[in-house]
Amino acid sequence: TGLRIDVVTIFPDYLAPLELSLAGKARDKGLIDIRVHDLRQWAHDRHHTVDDTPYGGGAGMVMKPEPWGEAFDALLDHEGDDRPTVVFTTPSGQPFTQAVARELAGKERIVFACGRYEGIDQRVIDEVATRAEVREISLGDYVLNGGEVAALAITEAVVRLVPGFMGNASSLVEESHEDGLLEYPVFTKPSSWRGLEVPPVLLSGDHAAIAAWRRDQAVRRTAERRPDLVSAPSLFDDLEIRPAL
Ligand code: 6GU
Repeated sequence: TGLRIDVVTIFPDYLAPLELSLAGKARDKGLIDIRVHDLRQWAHDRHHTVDDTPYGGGAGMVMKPEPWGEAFDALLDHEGDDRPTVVFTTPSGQPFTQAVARELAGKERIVFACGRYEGIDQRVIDEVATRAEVREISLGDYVLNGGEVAALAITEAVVRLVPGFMGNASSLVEESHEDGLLEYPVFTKPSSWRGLEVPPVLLSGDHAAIAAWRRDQAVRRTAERRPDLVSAPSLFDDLEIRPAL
């Protein structure tokens, strides 16, 4: 058991907090080991060049293959049973979801390759695929300057799913997106605040009524905010809530 994560980036300071706070809790327990690497250590010219102009022309710069090749040579010399997983963070990738986070949480070795500029020379992805499981993952349909924030977000979502990292496993299952529904609204004391009342059912002590109310709220909220989740086939197919909408 235990998860080893390496992140390769030209902005290691951006991800330094990962090595400290996030790793701190889990690292002490030996559950997770996170290391951040500067890609430029594998660029050997005077200016540690990592990019160049695109063949065929066009705007922007492309990340050169050689530094990436050396980075993977250094980081993929694994001692483990299963092949390491290499995650390329790119807006052209598969959308990141809780299901993808669950998959990644089951791995023992993940290397994040953070792309910058217009992307990484395609031959890097093709070559790594011969010695690792390659995933190209996007954080969502919007443009960031680079994959660093994506690697940070994915790591946080994955690490908290590693068994033993969080105290209470049942609190994970009840969360937003684990059951395909958004979360119901929550309330705490005082029961009356600035003329606004907590829904009386939550003060009733009737646990069945409370569960039914929460379920209804979650379904309404999901239908309103995320019609894409409601109409996704198979998710709601086994449930009897679709007619209620
Ligand atoms: Cl992974 N990278 C960049 N550069 N932009 C993104 C992204 C990734 N995901 C969404 N936008």
